[in-house]
Amino acid sequence: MSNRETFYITTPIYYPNDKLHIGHSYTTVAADALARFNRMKGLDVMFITGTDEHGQKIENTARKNGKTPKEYVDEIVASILELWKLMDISYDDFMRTTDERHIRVVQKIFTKLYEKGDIYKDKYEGLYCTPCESFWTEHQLVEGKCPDCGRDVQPVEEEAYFFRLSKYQDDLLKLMEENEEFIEPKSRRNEMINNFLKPGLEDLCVSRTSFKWGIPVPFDKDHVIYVWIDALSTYISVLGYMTENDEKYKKFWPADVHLVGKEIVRFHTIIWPAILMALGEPLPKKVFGHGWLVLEGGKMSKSKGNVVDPVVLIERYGLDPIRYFLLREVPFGSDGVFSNEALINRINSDLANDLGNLLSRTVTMIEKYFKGVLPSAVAPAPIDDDLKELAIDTRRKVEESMDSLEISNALVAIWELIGRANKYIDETTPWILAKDPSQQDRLGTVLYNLAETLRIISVLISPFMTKTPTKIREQLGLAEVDKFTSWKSLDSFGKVEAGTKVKKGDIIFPRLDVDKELEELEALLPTSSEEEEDLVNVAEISIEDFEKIDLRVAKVLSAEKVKNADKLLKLELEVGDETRTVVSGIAEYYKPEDLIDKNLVLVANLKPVKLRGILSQGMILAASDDEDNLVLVTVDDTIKSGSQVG
Ligand code: ME8
Repeated sequence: MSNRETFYITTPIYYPNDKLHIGHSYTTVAADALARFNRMKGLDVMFITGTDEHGQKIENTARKNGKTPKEYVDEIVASILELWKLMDISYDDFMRTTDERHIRVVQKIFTKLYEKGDIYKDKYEGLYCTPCESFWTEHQLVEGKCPDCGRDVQPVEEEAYFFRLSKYQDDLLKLMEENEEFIEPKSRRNEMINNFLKPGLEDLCVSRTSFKWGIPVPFDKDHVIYVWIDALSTYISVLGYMTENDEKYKKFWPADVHLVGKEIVRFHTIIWPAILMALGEPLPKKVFGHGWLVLEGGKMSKSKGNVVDPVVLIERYGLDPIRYFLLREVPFGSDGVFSNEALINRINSDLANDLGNLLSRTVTMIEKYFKGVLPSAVAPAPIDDDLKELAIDTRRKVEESMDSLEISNALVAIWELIGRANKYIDETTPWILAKDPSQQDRLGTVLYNLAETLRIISVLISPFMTKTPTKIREQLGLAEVDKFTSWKSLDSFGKVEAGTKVKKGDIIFPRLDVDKELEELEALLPTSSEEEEDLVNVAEISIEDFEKIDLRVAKVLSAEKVKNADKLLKLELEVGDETRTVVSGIAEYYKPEDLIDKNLVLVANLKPVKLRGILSQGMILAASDDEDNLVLVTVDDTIKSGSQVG
């Protein structure tokens, strides 16, 4: 990506049917980090986001809330704008699909495709999933349900306009097969080719008459335009496509990357390129389908009542720890798990211990040994080279990771440098040098190197964290000027100036008391998606799904309380020839000694998770009621451990 002058990045535009949760913030913070990084590298960046305000779902939600759709979305959009402000999202433009400037362009696009013959009128008979706003044919359903969300679909029959998606099937296949970079990560590309393109594309129904809350088809006012055509067009309407004012379109299109969640890759890599092909416009260079931030029991969703509110977290911990956590915890393309424990651990280990300590140790020593004035580096030693080289080389690693959208790896590289600098303190032992008058120059050099490394770190973290870089430089006594803050300033080691007066300030990341935080957070936020699920919302599963669950009889060999966790017991279980460790939240109901030799039922193939540092390999079954009773499911001891249940 190094030879370009512009960088155009988009997030999806969000449905304003409810307040956004931490999962939505992930997409936007990730795009923001990429936008900031590319700006720092000197590219002319266009970063857009917005809201996807039309469609039946919004119309229904508004009605339920006793509002008109516009009144309803206006309120939610205001909360979204506030959230992005709180999260320091540096978007260059924000497009609402209800904006006049967008509506006009969508109508022009629709008309152009109609005039070209790529949109035609016909009768629609099929199945519709209201929550996904998607039409399906019988053979696309999975066990009779929507293949995207698994919910019921309704039969519909009406006159509608269709987009000739099938016409672009071969071109789309060619695009995906020849251009390996078009969809990333690669696994998503294979999914698109094998699950959608190879079985064959059908023409897409692109208008509705059964509801009104949408952009009218300009030449047939009974119809509104299908919400995905409306939504996807944002990426070009925001640049002034098909208007007199289309300089931005000429400058920034095609997009360098559409950053989208994995469930909407299909819309972005099949429907969107086909529309662009039909319009005769260039295709985006890349669609990146990132993973989700999930709770330990599954995806966050409002209907399960288990969404994590980013505002609560930011008010409690500040913005940067939350931005850092989101970007660090979701690895390249895969899902990341949100848990209160994971968040607190990241804050304590990576931020308080590693980065916070490095700064406070360095500034404290400069104050203590040099009256707060940064000494010069007049006595280098070979041991310094490793740190200096890494400080310079980390920029390259960050650039490589960011250019390939491996955001969490970029942070891993920066934290390697932070770790190296902390190790350098232990290796050079400044407190011993301080006792020896002949070592004053050497001591000064060590502290100079640490201060400069911290300056470099402050620049390297700037795309990811928006408040901490300045806080670090304030303590180092550095002004906010290019020679200290720019990406270019990473080109050599030694930019901080001897004689600068450092200023020890507040601890930048105070250490958290894990137990206290966990207790308080548990009251504020859900920690698992299982908690609030009620029976009515539990989806039916097939026998094949059930057979995937490996239930086994497990005999308790030993049980003990988990230190500092009132609710947890650690169990050692005999499962046939195997011994398993399982951490279970049953301490309030069972004494450890009463469990010995009980035959329990274990979900043996549950993905292991770490709970309070202990790897829990499965889950034991228990029944509970809403009067707070809990009883473990047990099996007669005539059945051997390891036997299958089911
Ligand atoms: O899909 N973790 O809007 P949306 C990570 N309007 N990402 C998540 C997430 C989670 N737990 N939950 C949601 C739409 N997202 C359409 C887009 S674009 C032309 C139209 C991500 O509000 C999700 O994957 O349902 C998607 O990328 C984005 O939030 C918007 O979701």
